Amino acid sequence: MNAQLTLFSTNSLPYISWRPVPCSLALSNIPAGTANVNLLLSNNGPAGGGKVIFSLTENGAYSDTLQLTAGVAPVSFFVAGKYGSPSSNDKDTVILVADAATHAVVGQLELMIRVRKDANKLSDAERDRFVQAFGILNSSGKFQPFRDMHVQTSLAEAHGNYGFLPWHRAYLLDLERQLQAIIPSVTLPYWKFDTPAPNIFTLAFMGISGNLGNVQFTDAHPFRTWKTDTDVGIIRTPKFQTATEKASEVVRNDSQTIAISNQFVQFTAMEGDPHGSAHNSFNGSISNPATAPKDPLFYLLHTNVDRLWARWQSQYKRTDLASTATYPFLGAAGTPGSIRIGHNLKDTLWPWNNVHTPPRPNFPPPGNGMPGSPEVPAPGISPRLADMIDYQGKHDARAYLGFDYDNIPYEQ
Ligand SMILES: [Cu+2]
Repeated sequence: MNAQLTLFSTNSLPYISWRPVPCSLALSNIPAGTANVNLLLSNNGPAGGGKVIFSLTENGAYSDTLQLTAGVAPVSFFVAGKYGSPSSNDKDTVILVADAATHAVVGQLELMIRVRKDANKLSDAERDRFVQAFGILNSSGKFQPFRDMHVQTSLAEAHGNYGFLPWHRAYLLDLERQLQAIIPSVTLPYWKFDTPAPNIFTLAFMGISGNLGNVQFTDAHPFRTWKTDTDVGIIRTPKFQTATEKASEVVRNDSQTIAISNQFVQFTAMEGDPHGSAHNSFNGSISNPATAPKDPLFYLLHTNVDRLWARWQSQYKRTDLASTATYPFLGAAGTPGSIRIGHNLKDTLWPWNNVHTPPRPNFPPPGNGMPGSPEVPAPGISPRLADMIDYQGKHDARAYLGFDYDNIPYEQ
């Protein structure tokens, strides 16, 4: 007797996060005369690996094991990463299927609970995979569009306005998917800038600044030859002791940021502090919005900004697309009560929409739209701002963007 487990519609190694996803199980080679078989599903991965939880229904109670009765017809149930037990490596999470009566193993599925993690707490292997994928992306020329879309002439699409957080969520998702196309187990790590980060500002990771601001790396580090325009190298001088101090200009810590307000309009004050303050805790390209993406540290900083928004959304349940507490401009540009195009819920986001007629930036949009994901259908090649809100798919499973944070659970 054999059990075949299928997550999503693909046969490739599955990646999941905290959000439950459907799984189906089909039995084959059932002994003659047997109608139904009682099965027990459990975790059987290596010590320290990721873990899953199961439920027969999406919104039911989840537990570490699942009893299931299966026959020749496939049965469906739900699987989610167990909060607090993410993976560190491919295939370090194993679902075991056993015959409940005989305990004979009839099938298994290897997967990864892939979530965005605190960069300061990554294993050496996680850190090295991230910098390697990022280095390959840059040297292949595919990072250049990220540099080109975040320049002076496009700032109004993404800054100083309500769409700041959603636009940057799309920007990060695009980058993360391109990194995952190189090394699928990679996620974007975040720099929690309200605490010291002795393991981020190292020669092996984001580098140590020399006397002239030139960031130094280990000999084999992919960022040694980092280049996003004609300048080779990264210029960055921290105004604080990176190993022992938080980012010097950051005033609001994590909980103070969440406590700004339970309304999105007021919460956008976080674009100034802590977001702008984190940028301004350095001299160098990262302190100027038009040049900040020249420094790969930008993406760790912005992943933390996105995490703060996600934590805020979780705290106040702000994923309902019909509520102005979630996002204040619910319509499309040009309709009553709307603001500049690109900052309303129903507007498409530049440059993924491939539009370059004013008031959109008056130059050809870089890139080729939003890359797809082998795991989830959202958000499509030309996302709307609305597609960036419900990233866990709480209101609509099809909205799930395929990422999660290590310290933000999925809660209905
Ligand atoms: Cu920006």
